Amino acid sequence: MSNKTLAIIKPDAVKKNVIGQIVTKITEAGFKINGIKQVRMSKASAEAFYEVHKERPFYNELVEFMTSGPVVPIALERENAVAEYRKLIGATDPAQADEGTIRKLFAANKAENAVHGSDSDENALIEIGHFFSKSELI
Ligand code: IDP
Ligand code: MG
Repeated sequence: MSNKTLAIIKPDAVKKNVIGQIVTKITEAGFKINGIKQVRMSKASAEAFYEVHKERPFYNELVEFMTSGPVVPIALERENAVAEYRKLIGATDPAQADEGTIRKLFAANKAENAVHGSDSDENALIEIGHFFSKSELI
């Protein structure tokens, strides 16, 4: 059975010109790309996307970071997609991330950490819907 997850290549990684390297790692790990685009998130879009973190001390910083440049949302499909993708990207803080993970390779710190990943099957569908209409997805 295949599941969905949403990846986002964040502004720091887009600016570092590593979109290609990250996409290659994702596809080599067996994920199918159902949709991919480059967008500039508005403040309202970023606030809504991270609504669950509204009460966290880093919320404003996070919204500012995510709107600081273009991002690349990617709708992904794979068996056990949420857990397998989180394994591929590593811990939130790159200092804690395993060797070879995307965050270990490309992230600078806990805030500017190169990529997003959904945390549940339910949220994956909501997050994919945040960026993609049905007709944009395979
Ligand atoms: P996750 O991206 O690994 O799921 P979350 O705890 O859901 O981590 O946090 C969402 C995002 O908020 C992180 O990816 C990171 O960009 C940012 N963030 C998390 N913790 C901190 C922090 O302590 N300071 C600044 N930014 C943070
Ligand atoms: Mg999270």
